[in-house]
Amino acid sequence: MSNLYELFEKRFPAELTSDFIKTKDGKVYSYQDLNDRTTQIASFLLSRKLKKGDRIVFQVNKSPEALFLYLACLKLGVISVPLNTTYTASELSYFLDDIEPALVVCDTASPIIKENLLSNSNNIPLLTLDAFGNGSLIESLNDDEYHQVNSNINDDDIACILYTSGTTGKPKGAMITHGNLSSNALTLQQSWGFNKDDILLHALPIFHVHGLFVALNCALLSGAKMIFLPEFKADNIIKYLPEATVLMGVPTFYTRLLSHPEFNKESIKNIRLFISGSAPLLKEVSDEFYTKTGYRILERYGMTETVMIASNPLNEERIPGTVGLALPNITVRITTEDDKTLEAGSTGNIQVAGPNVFKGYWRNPEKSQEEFTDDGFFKTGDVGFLDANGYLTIVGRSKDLIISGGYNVYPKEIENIMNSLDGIDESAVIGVPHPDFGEGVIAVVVKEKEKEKNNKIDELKLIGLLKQELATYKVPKRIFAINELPLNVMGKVQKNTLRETYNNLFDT
Ligand code: MCA
Ligand code: AMP
Repeated sequence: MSNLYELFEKRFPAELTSDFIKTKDGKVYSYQDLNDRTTQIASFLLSRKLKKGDRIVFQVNKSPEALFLYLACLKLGVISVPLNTTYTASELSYFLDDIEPALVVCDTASPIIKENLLSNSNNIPLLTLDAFGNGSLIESLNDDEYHQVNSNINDDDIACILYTSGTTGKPKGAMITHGNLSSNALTLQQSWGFNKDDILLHALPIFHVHGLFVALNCALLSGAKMIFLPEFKADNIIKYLPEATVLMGVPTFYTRLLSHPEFNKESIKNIRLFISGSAPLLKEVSDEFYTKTGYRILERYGMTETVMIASNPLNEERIPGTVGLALPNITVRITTEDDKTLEAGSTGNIQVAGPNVFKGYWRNPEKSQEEFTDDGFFKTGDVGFLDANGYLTIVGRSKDLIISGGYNVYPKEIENIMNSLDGIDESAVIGVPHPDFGEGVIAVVVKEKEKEKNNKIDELKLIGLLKQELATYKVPKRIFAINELPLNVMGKVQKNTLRETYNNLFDT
């Protein structure tokens, strides 16, 4: 199978009038609507001369129409580049320069419009799409325009480019192919038993792997229905949960549900499966959820570059604290620093190979090569061990990364900005335990030239300045000034020491 959209199409329910999406406002879209709208958008894009390999950037709020735009791109072989809706102008400028889009679609409130980010570009066309599915993209569609779309797509063709940051703080575009997505979608649908009677409660953003691929692909491959909520708000989840058979989310979803007074057995009367991923699900949370509901949350593990790698089983034992077994056709191994495979029980670097592993980073062959071993395994940057039965436990990360509420925050990106601010000499950004987000981002700074005078800072002002540059989820929740950063003999900041100092900061 090559074109992912064709794979979906083959699996659409026999009755195209079956429901595909129900929104929070009660609007219902059938599979027929999906098919019509997607074909119409694909026809429009064709008429605008978009072709296989061109990139469309979209920074839009979650709506069924945004999904149809993405599906139209798949159909044509046009590469989707979805961007987080909270990115600021400086973050967006980098992506726009790097990706050279043939078209940009964004909300009218986006900095792309407000700060005129396309003014210096070579006349890149811009269309709008808002949270209600309205905008110039939709107004441009012609009701009679249904071109025959003949896309000639191979497994190796890029379907999507998703940006992930890195240790240098400079984001890299991960090129994810039709083959990566098709193989992973088929595996997940089967492994998790998705079927046409499922109703998936979808409250994740659609600019990341979790909401856009994992959740959507399972629904589309099984002809299932989705309750499509714009975001996770616990009250809304409680309202719609009784209709749902599956909930998929990051650990914060589950901790928030556990503390909701109306979350009880009645709320989950139709559920068959709770799935968690994107960040570690604490064993205590898993156990508390089990005690309260009788359901063991199924934890799985993935990455932008690899889509899903491992999962606890649907029917066999789910072991809390582990991310389960490597998915079919995917090899997970644990290695030493020089890529020698370790035996079960030994902790080391997690490496992965299989049809799920991405093609490389956009226009960055050196970085792509660095992240692969000589024998073709991808280095995840996660550290863990396999037990004798093949269950994988993640114990840490060799990469300097914080995961807050399921979003990745790369300290280097924030430190670079903080160090450039007036009055700041140096900074260290760390993650410490946070009851809601799992890890909370905080920063420790040393003031310029005033080290011996005092170490007071205007914390709120600094946070305000950072919010102008960075999406809010990356902005430190607290900033502390100290006289000097703890360094090791190599002159490297000892982040472990800082983490110990602030470990209980967010204790409730
Ligand atoms: C919002 N804020 C956050 C986060 N989200 N701060 C830190 N971490 C976050 N994740 C900020 C808001 O901007 C606001 O800032 C303040 O925190 C409070 O917001 P709140 O209303 O509580 O947040 P929310 O809107 O309820 O969002 C929390 C959330 C959301 C529901 C957990 O972050 C979310 O949907 N996360 C899912 C992310 C996801 O899909 N990850 C998958 C990546 P202020 O008050 O200053 O304005 S894909 C992936 O990782 C791999 C491949 C995988 O395995 O899946
Ligand atoms: P991203 O770069 O956004 O794709 O995030 C991928 C990273 O999320 C992985 O490398 C892991 O560090 C982390 N991750 C994803 N799922 C889990 C999980 N179930 N448990 C622990 N970490 C996870």
